[in-house]
Amino acid sequence: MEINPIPVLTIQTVPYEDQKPGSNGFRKSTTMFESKKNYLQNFIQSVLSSIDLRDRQGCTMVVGSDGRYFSKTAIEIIVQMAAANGIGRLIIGQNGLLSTPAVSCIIRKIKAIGGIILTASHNPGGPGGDFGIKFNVANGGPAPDTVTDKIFQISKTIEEYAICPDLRIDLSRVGRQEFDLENKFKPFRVEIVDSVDVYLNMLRTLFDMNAIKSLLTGPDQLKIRIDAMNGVMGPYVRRILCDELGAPANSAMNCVPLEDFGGQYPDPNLTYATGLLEAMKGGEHGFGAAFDADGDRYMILGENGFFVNPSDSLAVIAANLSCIPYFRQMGVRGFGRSMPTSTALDRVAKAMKVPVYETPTGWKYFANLMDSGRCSLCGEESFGTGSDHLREKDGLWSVLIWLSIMAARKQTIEEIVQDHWAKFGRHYYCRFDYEALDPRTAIFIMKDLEAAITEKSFANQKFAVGSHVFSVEKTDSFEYVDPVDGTVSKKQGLRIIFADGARIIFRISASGTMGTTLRIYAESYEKDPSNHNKEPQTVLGPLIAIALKLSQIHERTGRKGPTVIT
Ligand code: VG1
Ligand code: CO
Repeated sequence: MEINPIPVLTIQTVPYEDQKPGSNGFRKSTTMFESKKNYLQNFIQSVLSSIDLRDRQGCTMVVGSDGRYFSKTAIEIIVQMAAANGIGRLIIGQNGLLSTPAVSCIIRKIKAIGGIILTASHNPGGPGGDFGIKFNVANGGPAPDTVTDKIFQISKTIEEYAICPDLRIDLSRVGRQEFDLENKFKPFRVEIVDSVDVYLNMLRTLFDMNAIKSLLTGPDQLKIRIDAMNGVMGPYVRRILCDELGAPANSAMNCVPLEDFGGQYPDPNLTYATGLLEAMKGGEHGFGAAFDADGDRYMILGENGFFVNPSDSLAVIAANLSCIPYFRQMGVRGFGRSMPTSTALDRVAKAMKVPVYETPTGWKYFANLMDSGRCSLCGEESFGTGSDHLREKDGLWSVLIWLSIMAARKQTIEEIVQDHWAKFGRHYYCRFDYEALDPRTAIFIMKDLEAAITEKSFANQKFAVGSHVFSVEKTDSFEYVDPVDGTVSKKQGLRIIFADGARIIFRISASGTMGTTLRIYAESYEKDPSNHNKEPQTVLGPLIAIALKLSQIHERTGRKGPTVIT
């Protein structure tokens, strides 16, 4: 206990116009946070002010980070501001580390009012990289649009913030630290907790951990390779997969969280998780996985680097939920997928006779569906899957799901996926990202496209590419009405759906920090198993040609191709 009460100060500040949260959280280059006066303070005050004063007084919040550069500085400021704004208690991960799913889990477990996660997710970190702030609400999920809109509004008119600049905490020491503040009756309390404990305890209740352990340690031991990409997942991989589930220590790679992620993109896909891909190609390992910096995304690879497309991963998980004790107990109520995610999930849902909810991109749209008991499993094409065990996508949970399926079915990753395709047909899928475009050019491409595809005559268009003819069945600018609270989200991407179920989607990303990123998603369906082992980009070539022709994206941007293909 401090002897002298700590002063609470009110500091004048000037608002910024650009503090608008995106698909999940608020992201900018680290330089902006470091060089623009009160840039972090303004945003944090806007988050805290968005919580009704009565709810805020004495409440508990959770704070964590993916360990990227500037996180520790930011945590210190957040602690000082939380205290000055009447928050009663903060739960913080040791050394500031908590994965996004772990924060969601702790918020729910201790009934906190919400949480702050310092991460720009899969965006690179370090002084030249990005920094970001996710804000989650009491159900453990990302703040919905109503809340992020409010935060943005406050940030545009903010005049002052409250802070206790003399308050110092020790992030490395697990335990309770208490502080007496000036003008406050109750002491302000900070609890530093182990980053993994609460999350691991939750996993133990969802899975048959012994079955996974036997798979990883039994006589026919499955050799796995797990890449934490130098992000927050290192401690989770070591504790959960190695210590708890028995995988040998050399199964885990890049498990020390680094402030700049070792200079790599902490993005689990075939472009950036090349270390894992190379290791898997060696043929020694039967299962590989990588995570993004904050641990909500994952990529699964099978023997020899067999790639599991994230939309397929979601569909395969959906079809095999009965392998998991949690779903055997809870039953399966419905599925959710973001609009661009392939419709492979829909075929499984049809067979299981459960509804599918098609939402805009971003996990926040799933929370209402889960809270109201409509939805058990959700996923996105961007390497994210999760269930109603919490309110975030959950990378390590997805890995344990896959290991459970392997244990139950006694098959390899490739066999599981091939069997799935044989039963349901294969949805070929790929995404083209055109990053850092001039924002005006990108907006005009989308405007012109929208005008073209929503014109009446477009509805009867046929596109002949080689021997294949694609007939347009439906086009629209995707709009979502939340079935629980009726909130309408407009302009969530342009869709062209063809008569054979193939789709082309155009969408502007809302998670980047440089210029504008335009994404093109292409999907086509193939029922015949003899055609299930082709290169996705070859199969999707005709659809991509149509997308490029319609958008004129290369001509209008001067680009010769996408920045990243997944
Ligand atoms: C991207 C993904 C989206 C995901 C979001 C946040 O958004 O496409 O599916 O929910 O990132 O993921 P956008 O607007 O750039 O397409 V994370 O792991 O960064 O929280
Ligand atoms: Co992430």
